[in-house]
Amino acid sequence: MEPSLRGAVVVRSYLGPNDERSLADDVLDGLTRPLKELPPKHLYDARGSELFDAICELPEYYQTRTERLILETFADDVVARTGAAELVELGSGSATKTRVLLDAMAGAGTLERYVPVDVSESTVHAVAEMLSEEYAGLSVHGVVGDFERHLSHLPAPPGPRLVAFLGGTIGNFPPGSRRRFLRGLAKVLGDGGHVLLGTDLVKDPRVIEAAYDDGAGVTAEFNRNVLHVVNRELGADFDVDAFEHVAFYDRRREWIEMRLRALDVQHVRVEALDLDVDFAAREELRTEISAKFTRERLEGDLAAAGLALVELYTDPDELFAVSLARRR
Ligand code: SAH
Ligand code: AVI
Repeated sequence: MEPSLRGAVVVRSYLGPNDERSLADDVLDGLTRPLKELPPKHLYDARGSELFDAICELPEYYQTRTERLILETFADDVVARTGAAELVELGSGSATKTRVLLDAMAGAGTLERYVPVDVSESTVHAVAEMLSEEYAGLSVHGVVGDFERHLSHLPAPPGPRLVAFLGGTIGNFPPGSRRRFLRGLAKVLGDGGHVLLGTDLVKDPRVIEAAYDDGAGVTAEFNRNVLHVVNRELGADFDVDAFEHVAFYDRRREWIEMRLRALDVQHVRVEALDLDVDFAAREELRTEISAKFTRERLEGDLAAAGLALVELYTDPDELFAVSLARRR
């Protein structure tokens, strides 16, 4: 068992040579497909994480402020129902909404430990330092890792566990992987544990498309950042400015896609993989899907993972939802 001294801060990294290979594997696999694709986790290097934080402040990106409002309204109820002593947060990023939950736990006198989990090493370190300073006596156990592969490295819970997965990041999985991921998540809840899941809701496509194609062009920069990552990490020579940002809502699948469209024919060399990739003029590379949810979809996905909805919290305009669930 991990040391769990009151107020102790530790950060463990589970990223290694395998993970550098994971970018290489994803590029080799994704750029040689008929519809070129890269998984969204590679968007979040230090610059990508900063750009995402800027997105959260945009007027068009309603998700962050709405989820914060929901948490502010219902955090006490979540803590009363779960008695949570530990908050595990997957894809914690800069953890701006986390304080709302930690404050409610502290107010109820149950708060013992916070466990941020993120692939972005710099943010896990920064958040661990900052929150341990802000909350006297709080133990922080940071995990730098991939939430699809490293959940077995979570320390043993000191008491009832609440696993938060906020921001709508669950929507970045395609439907099948989403259910597989939730099954894995259900396993780490332990006895009496709960999950708190933030999801964006189905709504007018124009509202959704504006949120992913803001007037200031921040989302476009965030999207293009993945090409900078591949250039830097794998010695590729993408002409980044020769790709335009595309965001469109797929009404049948009820998800939005971000793509990068080559403005013209482009030949790309990926030195580390000894790979040559050709883009036709206007050919697109998919960089993210972001699924939007209905109550039915949520209940179906949770049930498929052996989870049952305890409460579905939403805002007055029903833009966003935060679901509390436990094992059946
Ligand atoms: N929870 C925050 C941040 C959401 S952005 C919020 O609600 O605002 C998504 C976060 O998930 C980023 O910090 C990114 O680095 C992280 N992330 C994406 N894919 C990941 C993966 N496979 N494993 C761990 N973290 C991941
Ligand atoms: C992190 N994730 C839930 C964001 C989303 O809305 O899908 C990432 C994002 N992509 C474009 N803007 C924000």
